[in-house]
Amino acid sequence: MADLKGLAESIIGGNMAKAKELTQSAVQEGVEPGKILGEGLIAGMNVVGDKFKKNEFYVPEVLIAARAMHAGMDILKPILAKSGVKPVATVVVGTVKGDLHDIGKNLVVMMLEGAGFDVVDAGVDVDAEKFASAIQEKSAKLLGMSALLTTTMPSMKTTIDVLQTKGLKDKVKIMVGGAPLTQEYADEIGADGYAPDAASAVDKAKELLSL
Ligand code: B1M
Repeated sequence: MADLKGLAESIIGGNMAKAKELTQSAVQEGVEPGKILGEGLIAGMNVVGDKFKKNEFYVPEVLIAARAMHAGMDILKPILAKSGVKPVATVVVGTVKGDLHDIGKNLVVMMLEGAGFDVVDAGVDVDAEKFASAIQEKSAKLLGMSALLTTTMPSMKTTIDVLQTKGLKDKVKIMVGGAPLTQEYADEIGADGYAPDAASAVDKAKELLSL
C-alpha cells in the first residue's frame, strides 16, 4: 500500500532516495498524483516550514529537504501536467536589480514550490522591466521580490512604480522580503505584504491570494 506518510517523513528527513522510491511506488500503485503531492510532498514541506519558523531546522536542513522534495516533484510533474491538477497559483520571484544575493530567495522559491505554487524564478539582478515581462508572460498572480542590500531596496519601489505605470499593479499581489526589509518599509513602498522568512512567505502568499 502507498506510504504517503512515509513519503512526507522522507522529505522532512531530507532522504532523497526514499522520497524518489516512495513517490515512484505510489505512482505505480495508481494513487492520484494530486494526493501524492498534497499528502506526501507538500505535507512534508509544511512540517519543514514549521520547524524552520521555530528554529528547530536551519538553512542546511531546509535545503536538503527541498532537494528530496524536488526528487519527488521530478517524477510527479509530467504526470500532474497530464492529469490536469492545477498549481495553486503562478508566482514570479527574483532578487532585485543590483543585488546578487540569492540564498534566501532560493529558499523562498523552494518553500513556495513545496506548497504547490508554480514558481517562475527570475533569478538575481532583475530589473523592473524583466519582472513586468515575466508577470505578463506567465499571468502571475503574485510577485515576490528579495533584497539583501540597503542600497538595492529602492529598486523594489522602482519596480512597483513601473508595474503601476503598465497597469499591472492591480493585477498582481506584491510580496517583499530579505534581511534589511521591514513591514514599515513594505508599507512605505506600497507592497501588499512582507515576510520575514521563507516559511512565512508561503503563509503570506496564501493570505494575499486568499487561498
Ligand atoms: Co553580501 N552582504 N555582499 N554577499 N552577504 C550581506 C547582505 C551583508 C549584511 C554583510 C555585512 O556587511 N555584514 C552586507 C549588506 C550590508 C547592507 O546593505 N546593509 C553585504 C554586502 C555589503 C555585500 C557586498 C556589497 C560586498 C562587497 O562586494 N563589498 C556584495 C554585493 C554584491 C551584490 O549583490 N551586488 C556582497 C556579496 C556577497 C556574496 C556574493 C559574497 C554572497 C552572496 C552569495 C549568494 O547569495 N549566492 C554574500 C553573502 C553570502 C552575504 C551574507 C554573509 C549572507 C546572506 C545570506 O545568504 N543569508 C550577508 C551577511 C549576513 O546576513 N550575515 C551578506 C542567509 C539567507 C538564508 O538569509 O537572505 O536573509 P536571507 O533570506 C531569508 C530572509 O531574509 C527571507 O527568507 C530567507 C530565509 O528565511 N527572505 C525573504 C529573503 N528574501 C525573501 C523574499 C520574500 C520573503 C522572505 O518574499 C519575496
